[in-house]
Amino acid sequence: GIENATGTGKSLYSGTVSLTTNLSGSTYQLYDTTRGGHKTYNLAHKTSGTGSLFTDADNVWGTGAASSSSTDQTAAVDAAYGAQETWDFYKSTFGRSGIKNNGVGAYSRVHYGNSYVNAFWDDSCFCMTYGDGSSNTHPLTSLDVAGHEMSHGVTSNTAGLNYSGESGGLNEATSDIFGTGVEFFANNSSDVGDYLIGEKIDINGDGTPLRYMDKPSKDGGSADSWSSTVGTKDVHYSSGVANHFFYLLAEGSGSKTINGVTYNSPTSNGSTVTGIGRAKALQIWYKALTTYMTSTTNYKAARTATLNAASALYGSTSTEYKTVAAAWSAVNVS
Ligand code: ASN
Ligand code: ZN
Ligand code: CA
Repeated sequence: GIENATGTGKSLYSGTVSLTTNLSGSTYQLYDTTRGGHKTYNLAHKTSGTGSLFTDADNVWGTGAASSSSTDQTAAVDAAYGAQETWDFYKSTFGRSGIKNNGVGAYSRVHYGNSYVNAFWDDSCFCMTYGDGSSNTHPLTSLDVAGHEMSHGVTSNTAGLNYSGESGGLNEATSDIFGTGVEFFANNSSDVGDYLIGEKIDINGDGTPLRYMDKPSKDGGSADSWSSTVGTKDVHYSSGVANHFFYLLAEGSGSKTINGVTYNSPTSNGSTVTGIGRAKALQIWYKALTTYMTSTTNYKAARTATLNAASALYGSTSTEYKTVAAAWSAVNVS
């Protein structure tokens, strides 16, 4: 049957969280009927199929510790929490009801394969899948990663940015921008909002994040600014131009400390950019993505799309419009 319940999740990355679950008979299910029917499944180290729905007798899920056990609930807690917060972020920030804006939820699968160090969105299953990371004890289920993966579904169902060349970089950046938006939105004291991607999952084995939005080149591969060859890079590196644009638009250039993390964002043209705040920057990116970008949008066209969005939202003589122009110029997109 369907009976909403409030479970307690002991997550790996986000502390103890509240999860909306379903009570079916005397068994709780990791099934959220209040958010489009999102379900969390256990692949138990397989790499195909849907897996089995997580169930529990007392509605207290996970242990808060990493485990390679195929029955482990902790990775499922993080994935379910990520899907829940991402759903709420899109609803409350943009009035968007799920990935397709039709009220229908996706589903998530955890414990994919063995020591699989990645997570991914798949349009064909309309689902997100998470590997367990190295030694099966570093699942790629942190909040920003979950928000990143689910946002690939949103991009697929809106602009449809092709996943190669400059449009691919814009596709990747969109996932980093909204994944970061989710992290700030959740306001979780164990996983505070930042402009770093994957800072919790220790993918490099030395505690460093996967990506940096204030200065993308800190990862050793990403582009801080546009050049004519940026589209030949892997999409996770060409995304740097738009991630850097977004950071500058929201927070401005130079040094700034947010939630205890100090950023130092350069500009390619020596200019100073004063940020308009994350909330307005998110609205501009979302409107550009959902109204003005197409599958073939490149960096030059993204500049036009975000200027159109800023004009529609705040007016063509607004500070917001002028800052969009200045932030693109600061990453060498004119
Ligand atoms: N985790 C990666 C991503 O979402 C998977 C991929 O390369 N598409 O970008
Ligand atoms: Zn991605
Ligand atoms: Ca982050």
